[in-house]
Amino acid sequence: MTEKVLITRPLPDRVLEAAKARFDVTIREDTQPMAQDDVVVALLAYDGLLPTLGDPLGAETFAKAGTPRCRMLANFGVGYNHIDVAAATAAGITVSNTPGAVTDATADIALTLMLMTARRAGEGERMLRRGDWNGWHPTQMLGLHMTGKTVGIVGMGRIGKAIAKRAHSGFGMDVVFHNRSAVDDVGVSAHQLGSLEEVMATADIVVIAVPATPETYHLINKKTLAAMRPTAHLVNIARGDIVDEAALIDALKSGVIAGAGLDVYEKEPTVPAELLALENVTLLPHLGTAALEVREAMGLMAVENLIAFFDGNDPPNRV
Ligand code: 8YV
Repeated sequence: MTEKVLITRPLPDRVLEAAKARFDVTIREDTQPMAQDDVVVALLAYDGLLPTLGDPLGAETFAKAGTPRCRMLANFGVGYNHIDVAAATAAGITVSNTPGAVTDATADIALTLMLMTARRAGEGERMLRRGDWNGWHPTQMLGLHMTGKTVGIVGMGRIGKAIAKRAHSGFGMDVVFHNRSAVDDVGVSAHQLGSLEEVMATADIVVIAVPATPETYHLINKKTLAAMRPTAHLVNIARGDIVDEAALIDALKSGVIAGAGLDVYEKEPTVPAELLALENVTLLPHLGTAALEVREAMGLMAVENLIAFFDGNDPPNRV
């Protein structure tokens, strides 16, 4: 049987071809997240969905859908905080994601932001484009020398380990980290510290690499930011609501920390005007995995999960 599958955003051609080779595929051409009512209709009309960031798949959506036709949600992306997995499961729907495919690209963006915020690259570029650069001088735009410093990684999963490897092997950084459970092998020399506050206090650059869950909501807040050094920087490549954005703005304004590099925001695509106005923050538009081959790998992995499921096998990346 050829199952009906809805792909909720335009994806690279290779991915669409792979999906069409096996399923009766509908592609939603809109690049924005779906409206909840449209998701409800889709859950009733399709056997499988390939959704992504921001598509509203919370408990309320499943409640509205009642008994859905949909049996499989193959999320495009490793983060699935827009999906209530318990509610999906209760509705008889299996959920998968795309770990592995996103790891290196997301770690690369972490390193990009670490360097950009430490070395004031965004600020310097803005100054130059404004025509305000009066020429080099020895004490101009001095930043934090990243080589040999300490990185504090919050969340030592696949992405955390890839960041540790780059920071340690590429920049000679000491690695300290916080993780819920004990991690024996990071792959490079690294020290798991007793508490999040200890990591925040020890690191020159703190990088957030935990998934967004109810437990990690506002994990980085006024109190944890206060533990950081005034010379330290915060980088978030995970999900916006892990950081209390208002507390971060206060910390950046009042000198509690020196700078920040963000790829994600609490209410994407809204970025608070106060953040936009600050020089000591680098702001990227959720570029974590934005490279064609990475988006292809993510999409092909999602399609592989759909195929496994509808062939009667366990999807390799069930969550
Ligand atoms: C994705 C990400 O591109 O994989 C993830 O969870 O954060 C991104 O880099 C996007 O969020 C789709 O999930």
